[in-house]
Amino acid sequence: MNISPLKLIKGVYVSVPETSKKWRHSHGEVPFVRGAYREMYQRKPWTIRQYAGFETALETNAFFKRSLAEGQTGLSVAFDLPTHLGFDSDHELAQADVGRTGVAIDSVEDMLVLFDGIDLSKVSVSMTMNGAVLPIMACFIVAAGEQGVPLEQLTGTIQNDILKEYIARNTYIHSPDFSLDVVADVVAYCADKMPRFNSISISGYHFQEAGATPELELALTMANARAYLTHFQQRGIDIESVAKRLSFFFCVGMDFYKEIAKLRAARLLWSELLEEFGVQASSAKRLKMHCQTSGSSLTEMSPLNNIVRTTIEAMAGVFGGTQSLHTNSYDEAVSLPSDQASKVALDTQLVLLNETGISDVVDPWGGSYMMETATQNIIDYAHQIQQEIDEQGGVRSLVETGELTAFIHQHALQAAIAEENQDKIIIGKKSDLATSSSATQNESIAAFSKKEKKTINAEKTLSQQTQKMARLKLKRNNQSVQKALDELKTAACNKQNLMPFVITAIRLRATVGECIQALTDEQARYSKPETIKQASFKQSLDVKTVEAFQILSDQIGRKLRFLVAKVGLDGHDRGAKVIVSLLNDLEIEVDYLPVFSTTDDIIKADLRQHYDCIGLSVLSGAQQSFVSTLLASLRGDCPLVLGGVIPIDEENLFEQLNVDCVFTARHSLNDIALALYRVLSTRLSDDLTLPSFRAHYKEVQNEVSESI
Ligand code: MLC
Ligand code: 5AD
Repeated sequence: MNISPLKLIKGVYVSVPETSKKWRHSHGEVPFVRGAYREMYQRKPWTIRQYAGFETALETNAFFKRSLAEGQTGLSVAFDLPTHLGFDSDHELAQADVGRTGVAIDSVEDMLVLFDGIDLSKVSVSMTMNGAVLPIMACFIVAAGEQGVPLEQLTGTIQNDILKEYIARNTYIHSPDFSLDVVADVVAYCADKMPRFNSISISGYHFQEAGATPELELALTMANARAYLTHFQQRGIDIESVAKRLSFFFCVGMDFYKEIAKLRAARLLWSELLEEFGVQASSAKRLKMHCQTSGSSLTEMSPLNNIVRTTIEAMAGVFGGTQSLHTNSYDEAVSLPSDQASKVALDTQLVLLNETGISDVVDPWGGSYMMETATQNIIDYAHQIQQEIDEQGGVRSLVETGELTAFIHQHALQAAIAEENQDKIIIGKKSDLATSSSATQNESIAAFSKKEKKTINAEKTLSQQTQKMARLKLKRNNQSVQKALDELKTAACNKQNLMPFVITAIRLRATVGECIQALTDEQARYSKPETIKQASFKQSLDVKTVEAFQILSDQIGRKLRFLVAKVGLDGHDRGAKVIVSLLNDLEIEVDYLPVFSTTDDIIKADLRQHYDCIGLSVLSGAQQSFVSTLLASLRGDCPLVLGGVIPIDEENLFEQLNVDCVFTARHSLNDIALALYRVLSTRLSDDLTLPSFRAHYKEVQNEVSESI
C-alpha cells in the first residue's frame, strides 16, 4: 500500500466544501458529525477514565478507590502481560513480567479483590483485554455476580479487538480465524445477557502509537470495523441488535486540528457503514468513543513539558466530542505513572471540565471552513484506504500477510527520518550523547526520575500471586474444574459459543491460564509473519559514520552481523524495527527475533551465528531480569546493547553489569549509529592486526568525534 499522508491543515480556507454543507446542523443526529448527542457535555460530561493497573489486585484496588475519590468517574483496568497472553503468574514465561505493566489477574479471586468495595452496578469498568478475553470477561461476570450485581446491570466495555492486536499491539494468543470467532462469541453473549455493556472497543489508538498518522489510524480502524461487521454477519449475528454496543477508541496526538477533524469524520464513517449493513435505528448509528492522549508524543527529557502536550491533546479530544477520556501522565516515557503524575493527569481533565467553559459548546469548530474541509478530506482518505484494502484482498488477508503492520511501520520510519532531519521539531526530545549541556540535562532527569519514578515490586507480586494460586488449587474441587475444562475443549472443537463454558470453569475456580491452555490444546499458539520495510535513513546519517562502518566491515572481510531481539512478553516493537532498518542502511546483516522471544532463543541464535553485537529491546520494565540472565550465559566477547524505556538512573547499573550501551527515545539515530560504531570498533580492534585498519579507525573515530 502506498498512499501518502494528508497535508490538509495548512493554507487559507475560503469556503466550506459543498459535500459537508449537508451535515451542518446535525449534532445528535445522523450522521453525527457534529456530536454523538444533542446537548453533549451540558447534559453529561465525558467520563474521566484513567487506564491503570499494577502489581496485585489489592494495590490496584486501592489506587482505583483513591482515583474515584479524587474525581475520576469511570474505571479502566490495565492487565499485566502474562494475563494478556493467558499465562498464570507461576508460568515460567511469565516470571519477569508479573504485575509490571498492569495488574496480575490469575482467577476470579483476584477479580473479587480488584473490585472489592466498588459497586459494579454504579461504576462503569473498561477492561483492555483481547487475547485472553474469554476468561477475563468470565472473571468479571462471576465476580460481579458474587458481589450481587446481576449481569443486565453491568456497565462498561471490553476491548475485545483482536484485529488490531495482529496489526500493532501484539497481545494475541490464537490464530486470526479462531480469535475472530471468540470476538463474535463475546459480542453475541453481551447482546443477549448484558445489554448495557459495550462488547468491543474498536481501536485505532495503537496504530498511531506504532507510527500511523491520525488519518491512517482512522482509516484502518474503520476498515477493521467493516471486517468485524462482515464476520458477525457471516456468523449469523443480527447487526441491528449488536450495533449500539460496538464502541471505538482513538488516540489524540499533537496534530491539533487534524485530530478534531478525525473524530468528527469517524462519526460520519460509522453511521455510513452501518447504513450499508442495513441498520435502521438511528441511535445504533451513533459512534461512541473513548480517547487517550498520545504516549509516543511525550518525551523523556524535560518531562514537565508533557503536561502541556497532554492538555493540548485532551482539548482536541473534547473539541472532537469524545465520550470518555484518559490523559497520560508526564512521566510516561520513564515509567508507569507516579502518584503525583497520575494526580496531575486526572486534574488536567478536571480543570478542562470545570474551569474553562470548553465543554459549554457542542462542536465548537463546526462551520469553520478549515475544519469542515479537513473533516471532508479525512473522510475521503478513509474511503481511499478502504478501496486499496479491498483491492488487495481485505483486512483479514492483509493481517495474515503482515502487510498492514508493514504499512504502519513505513510511516514510523518516515516519522523517524523527519525527526532526524529536524523537519519535525519536538522540544527537548533528543539529547546529544556527547555535549556537556546534555550531560547536565541527563543528570537532572536522572535525579527527577530517581526521586519520583514509580517502582514496581515485581518480586513481591510474583511471590504473592504464586502463593495465592497454590492455595486456590488446594481449596477448589479439582475434579469439577477438570471436567469444566474438558467441556470447554469440546465446545471449542464443536464451534459453540464459548462464553458459558468459560464462565462455568471460572466459577469453579479454574485459572485464566488453565482456560487458555484448554483452548490451546485445540488451537496452537499463533505467531505472525514479520515483514520489516526498509526506508533509507542514509540521507539523514552522518556520512563519516556510514563510511566508518563500511571500513570496519572491509577490514574484517565480511559484513557485520547483528541480532536485534524483542524479549519477554512486551509487544511494543516500533523502536526495535526502526533500529533494524537503521542497521540495514549501515550495510549490516541483521537477524530479528520478534516479540515474545526468550533469553534462550537469543543464546541459541548467537551460538549459531556468533553475532558482532546483540541489541535487546524492552519496554516493559523487566530489563534487569533479562540482562542478568543473558550476561550469565552469553559469550563474554559479544557486545550487548539495550534499548527501550530504560530509566536514566538505571544506566549506571547497566554499565556495571557490562552492557555496552543503553539507548532510549532521547537518542537520535545518528547518536545510536555512532555509539554502536564505538562499541564495535573497540571490541573488534583487538581481533584485527592490520595496521592500516587501526590507523584508519582511529582517524575516523577522531573525525566523527570532532564533528559533533
Ligand atoms: C451520555 N449519555 C447521554 C449523553 N452523554 N445521554 C444524553 N445526552 C448526553 N449528552 C448516556 C449514554 O447514552 C449512556 O447511556 C450513558 O449516558 C453513559 O455515557 P457513554 O457516552 O456511553 O459513556 P461511557 O459509559 O463512559 O462509555 C464510553 C464508551 C465506552 C462508549 C466510549 O466504550 C468506554 O468507556 N470506553 C472506554 C475504553 C477504554 O477505557 N479503553 C482503554 C484502552 S487503554 P446508555 O443507556 O446508552 O448506556 C489501551 C492501552 C494499551 O488500550 O495499549 O494497553
Ligand atoms: N497504568 C497506567 N497507564 C498505563 N499505560 C500503559 N500501561 C499503564 C498502566 N499500567 C498508558 C501509557 C501508554 C498507554 C498505552 O497507556 O500512557 O502509553
